[in-house]
Order: sequence, then C-alpha cells, then structure tokens
Amino acid sequence: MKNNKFFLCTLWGFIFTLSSCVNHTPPESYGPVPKASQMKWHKMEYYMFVHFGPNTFTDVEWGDGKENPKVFNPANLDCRQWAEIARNAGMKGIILTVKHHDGFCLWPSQYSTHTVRESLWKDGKGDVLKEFVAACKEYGLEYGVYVSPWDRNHPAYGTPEYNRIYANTLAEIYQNYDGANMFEQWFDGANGEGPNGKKQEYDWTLFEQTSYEANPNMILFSDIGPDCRWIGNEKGIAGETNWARLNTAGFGRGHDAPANEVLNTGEMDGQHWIPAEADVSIRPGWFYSPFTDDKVKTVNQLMDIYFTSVGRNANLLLNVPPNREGRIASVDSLRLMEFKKARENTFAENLAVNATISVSEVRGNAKGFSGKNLTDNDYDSYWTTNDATQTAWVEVDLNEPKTFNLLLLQEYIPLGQRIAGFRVDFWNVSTNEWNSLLEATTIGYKRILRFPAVTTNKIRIDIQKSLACPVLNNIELYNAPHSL
Ligand code: FUL
Repeated sequence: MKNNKFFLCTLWGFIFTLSSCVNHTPPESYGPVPKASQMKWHKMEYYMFVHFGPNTFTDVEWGDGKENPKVFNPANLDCRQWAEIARNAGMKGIILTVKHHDGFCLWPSQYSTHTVRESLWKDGKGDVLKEFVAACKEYGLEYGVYVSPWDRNHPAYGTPEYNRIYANTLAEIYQNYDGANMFEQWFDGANGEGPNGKKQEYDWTLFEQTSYEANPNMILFSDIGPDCRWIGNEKGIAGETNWARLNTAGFGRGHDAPANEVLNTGEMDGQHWIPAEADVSIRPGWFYSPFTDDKVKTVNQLMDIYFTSVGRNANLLLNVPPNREGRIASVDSLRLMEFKKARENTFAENLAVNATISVSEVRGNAKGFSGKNLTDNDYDSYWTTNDATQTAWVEVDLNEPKTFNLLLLQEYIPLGQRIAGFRVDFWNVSTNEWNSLLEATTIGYKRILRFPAVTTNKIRIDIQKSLACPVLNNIELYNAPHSL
C-alpha cells in the first residue's frame, strides 16, 4: 500500500514536470512587430507609382515651379486606362504624384495658384485626382498619394507658415478624395531652398498627425517611416540582408536620414517595425519623355528587380509614367504584361507542395506547430520550436528527384523577424552526401533565393542563427524556365 502511494506520487510528479516542459502555446512575439495595417501592406507586395504633371510635357525631372501651368494639357487623359493596366499587370494599387516639387497640384487646391485650374486642360475645370480615385475604386485597386513637401512654387515655402499650409493641403486631399480609404501617403525626403533662399524646417509631427487623423491605418512612407521606409536607392535593389526593423532616434528625412546602406539593410536591433519599399522607374526618368520610349526596362531587368525587391523582403513600387496624352504608352503596358507572364511562368508549379517535411524539433511536440504547416498554403499556420531553441533544421523530401532553381521562404512576421543566418544543402544523388547549395542571412515576410538548377530528391534548411525560436510559415520550390 505504502509503496503504491509512493509510486503514484512519483508518477504524478513526473507527468507534471513533463507537461511543464511541453509547450502548446504560441511563442511570444520577438522585438517590434507589424501593425495590422502594415501586415496588409506587406501582403500587397507589388504596386504602381505614377509620376504625372507639368514635367510630363517639358522633358524635365524637377520643374522649378515657374513653368506656365498651361503646359499641362493631356489630350486624352484616361485614369481608367492606368487602373486597368495596373490590375491586369497583377499590381495591387497605385500611388500618384498629385503634387511634385514644382508645386503643381493635380486637383484644384484652394492652397495653391499653380494647379489644374490654371491649366488649359478641360478649360481649367478638370480634376485628375478625382478621376484617379474613382478609377482605382472601379478596378478594385488600393490608392495612395505622393504630395511633395518641397514646393518650388509656393511663396510661403521656407517660412514657418508653410507647414500649416502643407498640412491643410493634405487635409484638403483627405477630405475631398476619401482619405479614409487611402492606403499610403508618400512623403518625399527632398528639401530644397524656397524663394527666400531658405530650406523648410518641416513639422513632421503635424504632417503625420494630419494623415493619421484622416486614416489611422494609412501607411506613411518616408526615408525613416514611420510605417515603411525608403530602400536607399532608386534601382529596386534591397540588401541581401534586409531587416524590417530600424532605429530612428536622432534621425530625420532627406539629409538627416540614416546612411543609404543602413536603409538598404535595415537593422537587426532596430527598435521599430519599418519595412522597406523599393521604388524604381520602368524608364530612366520618373516622368515620361519621348526620348525614353526606347529605353523601357526589359523583362529580364524587371524580373531581376522583382527578385531583388519582393524576393528580399521589400515591397516593389514600380513607376510607370503616363505620356503627354495622359495614357500609359503601349510599350510600357506591353512590358508590364510580359513581366506578369514571366512571373506566372516562374511560379507556375510549386514542387514542394506534396513534400514530406521533417524538422529537428516541434514546439511542445504539438501538431499545431508541426512541419506540415510549411506547405499547407495557410498564411497563419507555422512551424516553430521550443523557446530555448535558436538553431534548427527542416528537411524537405520531394519523394523523387526534381529539378529546381528557386527557393521561396517566409517567416511568420506577425511574431517578429527572427532569422539572421541559414544555409541550404541538397542531397547529391550521385555521391550520396549533402552538398552546399547556398548561405544567406535574413528571410522576413518573403525571401526568394536563386541558384543554378539542381536535381535532387531533398534539401535541408539549416537555421544557424535566430534571435529567438524560429517561426517559418512557408516553403516553396520552383524551376524557373528562363535564365536567372
Ligand atoms: C525623389 C524625387 O526627387 C524624384 O523626382 C522622384 O519623385 C522620386 C520618387 O523621389 O526624391
């Protein structure tokens, strides 16, 4: 009897200890994490930038604000054509330059005398912004605006008074053009001298407040966020290491921004979730010019840009400038469709979809965190380990040899960005040993790795450095038909 009691006590103690080691609860988030609006933004991945204004007609990139507003006279403006092309190109939205550095407003602003109202277009009664927002809505696209703080036309620029004028301009846009539904506000960092020879001291707190008041879910872009940051170049190239995290204390926009190299890679210890957006133009300039009709980027260049932006944890903002008619030229739209086809061909068949996944460890041995979640096509299910684990491996067994040259990985970023170093090996079917395929650092929302094609039945992803237990939610393998 006594012995039995002792046995039962020991058994209960053992079970208790065991169950406290086994963890069925999701990991705590690590470091800064995306807001719901940022999560939605990450999933957009690819959208259109539209530079349009007086510069479209004058072959310059930076109008000086003294241009005659009458030069703005598109013969056949058609925002629905832009929207239809963007949608057919697989883009999720459009951001329009409603005011560039020349100060010219594409809507009849009460805060400016340099607007569509002063142009010849539609006898001064037109409103590009109105047509743009209506077209995006009609085609199911998100819409956003670029409103340059630097204004080379406004007489108050360079004085404290201008900050209020600029904030009022933003408020006017939000109020009259459904700002509550705008997905992104693009704050350019450029800051030149005003008519008095002075640079504006921008009141960023006021500008941000004005935007969030209209829509707390608006993504505010600038060199340093707060919601997404500049990638540090205008080529569409994110760093091979790219953290969606940044330290902003002591930094500003434009000349006060962190070094371009820092913006390009983000910071492993960044205190804020500020993911990168890569802006690049399909032509050499941001604005249309007939001189660049034969210089539209090739499909191979666009595919490269896709891999160095979306494939490196950044969103791609591809500029497609309408011509003097106010329409996207056929050379640009054809290229966008070829680019879409090339992506469809590349990602036509995920070879990992039926793979058998083995992992070094499953959190609490719980089914909910198993390796199967890596191929189930459900964004919100993921594989993870116990809290103390910071190195781990995943083996992807394809059951038979397959040829591929692309590996797509996703970290479950709602719990933070964690992975800082990993390698991938493939099973060499002729020598029966593991051979090295690649080594890389970060993953983030999405990472697509390119390599010379291999034919093998299995690969192994070795996570060698993770800031907290790794949390991966997706693995895909593809054999891109074109040269990479
Ligand atoms: C820059 C501007 O100066 C260019 O004209 C362009 O608008 C680009 C997207 O941002 O800062």
